Amino acid sequence: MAVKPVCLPVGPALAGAALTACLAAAAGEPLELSYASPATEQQGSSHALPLGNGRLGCLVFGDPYRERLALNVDSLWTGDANPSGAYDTMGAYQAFGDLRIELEAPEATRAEVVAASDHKPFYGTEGVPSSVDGDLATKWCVEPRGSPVMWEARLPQACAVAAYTLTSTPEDRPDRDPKAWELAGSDDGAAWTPLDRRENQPAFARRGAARTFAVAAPRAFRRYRLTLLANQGGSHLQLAEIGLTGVDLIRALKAVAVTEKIPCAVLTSQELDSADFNRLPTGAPVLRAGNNFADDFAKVVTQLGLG
Ligand SMILES: [Ca+2]
Repeated sequence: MAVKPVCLPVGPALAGAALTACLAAAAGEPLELSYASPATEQQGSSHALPLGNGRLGCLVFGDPYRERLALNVDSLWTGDANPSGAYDTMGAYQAFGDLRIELEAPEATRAEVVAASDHKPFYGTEGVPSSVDGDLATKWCVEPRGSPVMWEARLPQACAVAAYTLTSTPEDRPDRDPKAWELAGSDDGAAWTPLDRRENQPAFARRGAARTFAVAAPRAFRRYRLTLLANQGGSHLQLAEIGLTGVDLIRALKAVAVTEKIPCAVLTSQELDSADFNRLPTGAPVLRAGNNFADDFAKVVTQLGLG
């Protein structure tokens, strides 16, 4: 189940339109954007919130406990002046880098899914989070190299799981499907109770298909580990999704009071008496680029209680 933003997803191309829509809807109210979940790594360019002053900018992903700020600055540019308009010979802005801020999330609200064995995906987008994002187009893909591949879900509270589901990738590589595996549960991550084991399983009958396997004797555990013991002969092992029945991992991974309310201001190069601002709510914070910026910024910080 996809988690939808409460307000409008704001991407670079949509920022103007979305901001206008939010402002119109919020006339008379404080300027705030509200979301039910942060932008994912894959959604960054279209869902993260763009902030900037014309020279220094960033994308804010909106997870208050694992925040990512993708920074850029206008002085980072490859290539030289080239007015040809030919994209293959022009320069381009370069990413400045990411600032990641890790804060401790409330224990009671957070789930975690990790690769419990030392298997790294070749591509960053094919890590274990792709196995629980509800998107069949993304996959968890690693090279077993002769050792068991472990997927582990750590839940905020113990939960009995009556079944689990494995979903194959749409990609036509059945040789990468799992062939043998075991599901186990644990309360402390040290002692594990076997819950289900499958041997000599065939490849999925079709691509993008889900297979559900029952757990004979469900018991409440805080941790579930799926150990993939063998695949269908390929050099890689991959799954599009892994699910535990009764556990909404997609939401639980983001089950924080995420991005509750984000104070926001209007950044503009225009003067305040411009007709473009007629629809702004009274008292809306405004940052004007240029000589006014420092004073406006200080005023907005005070106004929004950020100082
Ligand atoms: Ca996926």
